[in-house]
Amino acid sequence: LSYTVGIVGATGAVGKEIRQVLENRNQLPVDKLRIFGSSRSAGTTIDTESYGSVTVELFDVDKARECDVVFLAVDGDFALEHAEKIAAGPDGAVVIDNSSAFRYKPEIPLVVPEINGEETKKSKLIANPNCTTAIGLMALWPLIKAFGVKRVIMSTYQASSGAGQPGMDELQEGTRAYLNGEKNIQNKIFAHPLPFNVIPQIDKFQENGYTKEEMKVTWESRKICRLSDDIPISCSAVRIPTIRAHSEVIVLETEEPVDLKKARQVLEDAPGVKVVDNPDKLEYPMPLTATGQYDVEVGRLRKSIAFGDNGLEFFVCGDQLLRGAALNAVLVAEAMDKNGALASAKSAASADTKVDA
Ligand code: 11C
Repeated sequence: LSYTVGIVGATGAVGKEIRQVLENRNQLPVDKLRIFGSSRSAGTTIDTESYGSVTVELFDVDKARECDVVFLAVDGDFALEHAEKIAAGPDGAVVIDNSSAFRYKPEIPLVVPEINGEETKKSKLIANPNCTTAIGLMALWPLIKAFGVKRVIMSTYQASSGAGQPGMDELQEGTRAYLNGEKNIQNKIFAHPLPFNVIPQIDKFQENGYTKEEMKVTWESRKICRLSDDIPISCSAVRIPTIRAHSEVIVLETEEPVDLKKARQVLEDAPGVKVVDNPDKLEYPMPLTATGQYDVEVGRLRKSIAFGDNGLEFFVCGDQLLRGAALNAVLVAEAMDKNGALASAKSAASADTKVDA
């Protein structure tokens, strides 16, 4: 069995990575790759190693529905308008949406395949989590399974790629301008100039004083890990002038007393995690080493002074465009291939987006 795979937004930073991850992993059997774009990119061609030269087609719901699976690497408004129409009915395609448009709808699975991949059987429309959440949970979830959770406190150091290619361009152009002695560094994408700066704001402020990015970590971690709303999960999200790997300090208060050796082993055994933790050799996770890697780096693992025997602190770095977006989305499709959801999606008789009840 092999599939017709569509990518909407394939010329953006995440869309490009989805295409490359599909090719590099070569786990999802792709019969044909179709790329959909706006009138600006339609008609241009993209050369791929595995799927030949692909001509970008002008996006159209009916054309997208001809695919078996469609990756949406577009904004939430676009997803809200089109995702359900692409997935609807027995002829619709499975849709894996990278935006936040459907993440908080109870009936739509929000999936990190290593944690709740089985939920992909429930719906033809799957939401991909926020990058900060996905990266952090790769390390948090195995520790939560081993020791339980009372609370989580996260502080992030997020790369410019979180704002897409325009964010990376603004950082690089601004850095060049700064080094050339320009006094007024332009900022259109970020709230302030990012070069040589840190900005303690990502997305809009909410009524409770947190930003939306920070609340996404709370809402999405609870949904993916099926944690009760009573578990406090608090995040402070900060933009820093790095290119494309997010970093996170995570403090976990556990239910059970923590055995540090066991915690390290749990992380060593966790899929998608690479333990980088040799302080004697100055080895720990860093954006430079995590960039371009599928695995999330975890290190600086120690018992937390704040929570004594029942607490761990650690540092995580993960490629924002890969683990935080494209890789997770492709792993969702691979999970749906393996569990049969992709094969059965087209023949599902239901008129809504559900594959089975
Ligand atoms: C950032 N985490 O670093 C954001 C980007 O919810 O998919 C991803 C936004 C999202 O700016």
